[in-house]
Amino acid sequence: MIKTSICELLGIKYPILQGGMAWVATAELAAAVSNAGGLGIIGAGNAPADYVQAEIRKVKKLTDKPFGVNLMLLSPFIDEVADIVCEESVPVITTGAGNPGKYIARFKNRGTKVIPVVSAVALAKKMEKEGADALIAEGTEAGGHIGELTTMVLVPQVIDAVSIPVIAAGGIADGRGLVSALALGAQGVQMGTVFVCTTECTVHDNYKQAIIKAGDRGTVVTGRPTGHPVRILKNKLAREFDKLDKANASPEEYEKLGVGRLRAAVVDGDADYGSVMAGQISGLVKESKPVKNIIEDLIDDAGKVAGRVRLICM
Ligand code: TUI
Repeated sequence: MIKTSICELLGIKYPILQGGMAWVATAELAAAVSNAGGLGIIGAGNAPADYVQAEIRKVKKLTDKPFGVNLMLLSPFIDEVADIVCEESVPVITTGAGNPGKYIARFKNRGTKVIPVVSAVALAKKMEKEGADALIAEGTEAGGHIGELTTMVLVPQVIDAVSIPVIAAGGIADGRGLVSALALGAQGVQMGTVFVCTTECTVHDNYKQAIIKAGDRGTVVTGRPTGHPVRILKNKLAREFDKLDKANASPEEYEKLGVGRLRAAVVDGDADYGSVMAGQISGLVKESKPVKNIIEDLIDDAGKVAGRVRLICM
């Protein structure tokens, strides 16, 4: 049994959160993760408030367990979405791609647990001061919008800087990853890429197959010069982004190339010119399985790994 303070804080069986991936983390995936004992999270991404509200209502029908919503702070609809998650009394809110400071008090007044994603120590300290219940420290191995530091160096530095629980994210997909995160002092893990390759995840099968086919060097970071670096699988779109880097292109040219590309990958299955966001751990993901199998195998494996570590350390 692997139980940590995060299980108590969030009312979940296992200290496993599913990343709130834009377009990818739908009510179906979130409910499957929550029903399997983790915390399923709906990704609000750039979606308008009525879409997010419909997803929240769907997840409430599919599970009676706690769930979360991830707010992508760069969304043009962020204020309306923040209103909706308050109205719907969502149990847990995670945030990404910015500083959620101005929303924290309002969420907490509704009894919602607030867990910002941070990629550096400075924001971690600020979030603790502003009332965050826990933090997700996400390393640059992760898919999508990323910071600079690796999980291995970020997590212990964030842990030493704050007193609230820290969840590790970026580069984790199995029992070894979970035990390693716990060894660094984390109280749990958040995983994204491995949950894309699940029966319950509604992304186009081409998206799942592209992750399954990817090797250890299968991802690349695009858009660095824009200040919003995004990790995607290497494909024709990634090569076009590389051309923009080499041509010192303007932010508008990056915007033009990127617009609608995540939807193209997720909905249309365009694995060539779509933005197939995925983490560096893609090389470890070899098949698509039901969420329940992933979580149970992972917990089982983590127990064995912890046993091995104990033997070595005696
Ligand atoms: O948010 C994510 N991952 C994402 S969001 C996303 S949608 C998007 N698409 C294109 C461009 C931008 C976003 C796809 N993947 N992960 C959590 C995360 N948050 N990673 C890094 C950060 C972060 C970065 C800077 C959090 C805070 C921050 O600080 C800003 C500040 O004001 O201090």
